[in-house]
Amino acid sequence: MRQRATDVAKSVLGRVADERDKALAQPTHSPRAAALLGSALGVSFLVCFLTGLLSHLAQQPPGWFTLPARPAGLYRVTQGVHVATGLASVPLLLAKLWTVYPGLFERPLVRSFEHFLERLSLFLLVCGSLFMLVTGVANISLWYPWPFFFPAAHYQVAWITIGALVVHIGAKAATTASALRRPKSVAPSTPGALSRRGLLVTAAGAAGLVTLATVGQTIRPLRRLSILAPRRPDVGPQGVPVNRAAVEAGVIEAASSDGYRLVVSGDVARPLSLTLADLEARPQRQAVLPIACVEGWSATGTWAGVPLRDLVEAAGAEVGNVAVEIRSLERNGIYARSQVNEVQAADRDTLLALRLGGEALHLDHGYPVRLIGPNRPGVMQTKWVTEIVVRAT
Ligand SMILES: Nc1nc2c(c(=O)[nH]1)N[C@H]1C(S)=C(S)[C@@H](COP(=O)(O)O)O[C@H]1N2
Ligand SMILES: [Mo]
Repeated sequence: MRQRATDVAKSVLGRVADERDKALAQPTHSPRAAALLGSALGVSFLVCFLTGLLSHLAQQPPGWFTLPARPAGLYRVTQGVHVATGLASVPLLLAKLWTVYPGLFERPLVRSFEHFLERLSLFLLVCGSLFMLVTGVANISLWYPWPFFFPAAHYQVAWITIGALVVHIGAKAATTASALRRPKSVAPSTPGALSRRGLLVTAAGAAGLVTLATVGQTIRPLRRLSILAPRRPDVGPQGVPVNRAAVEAGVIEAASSDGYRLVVSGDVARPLSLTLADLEARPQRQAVLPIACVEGWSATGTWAGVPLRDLVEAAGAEVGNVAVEIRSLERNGIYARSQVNEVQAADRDTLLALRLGGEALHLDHGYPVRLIGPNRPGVMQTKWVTEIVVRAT
């Protein structure tokens, strides 16, 4: 009985090994296909990582980092590129995994300590990459089927993934270089099977199509092609999309009330408490600025309102030496507050906006007053602002 079981196991393992060897002989599983797809993925992952890092720094700035106010559209570009490279990586990663999967059945599992480290980093790289792409795509679809906080998890796993990628690139540098150098044709593919070129063209084509079908969420002229993007940049009240409507934020009553005040407090000589009419009576400034959501969509608006710096000065604080916390009428949302650093607080275009496109703000865009400033992530463009807390720096 035991003998029979062993025989069966041996024959199954033998069959797996045969299939693996056959698969590895196919050009679609060749080192060259893996090297080409790997190089494309390496570039897209690196760009995605760096732009993601910038987004994290903007939202959770450590002491040494000051988010600049200019160029005003910088975050729109970097975050658009972040989401676009992430999305294009999906078909590339699937193709790459398909190319290398026979190698995952390599035996023995572990040959040496170095080999063990290489396998471990590969395991982390595969799991990390899948985690990053799946959570990223779910996030831009506003779908959170998990118990953890997306930005924190997405950020931490990014470091694990990029660390594993660096180890992987180190381990595969020689193989990749020689695979890229070798004359193009190796074994001919089985008739009827997918050729290497077929595989690469399919992967590149899929990446291109995914990009074309989604970048319209941030590149306006392409908006009609944006059939896979969750947002179009021109659909919403006043021609601008909405993230979190007034109803969801539970602010309708407070925002529409005559009792509304904008308070300027903190390290100031003269705290202010202003009605909407007070704000309307002050000198207004107009600025054309994008809302650039971390989810990758963005839309330009023509905003008008009172520069934040004018209110800081009116309260008797010194612009350039103060940072500011903006507080919303919204009670509990994670974006009910945002920070404005010294540089952004000093910029003339950082506005407490009262108007969008020449009309009073729609309730869903933050009526009566919202913050809008140059080069800020959308999550920091706080709506329904009711308090400005000034802090000397
Ligand atoms: N108070 C408050 N402000 C907020 C948010 C929020 O949830 N609450 N969402 C932010 C996000 S994520 C974005 S992208 C922008 C969107 O602004 P819009 O809805 O006017 O387009 O508002 C920001 N301001
Ligand atoms: Mo956002």
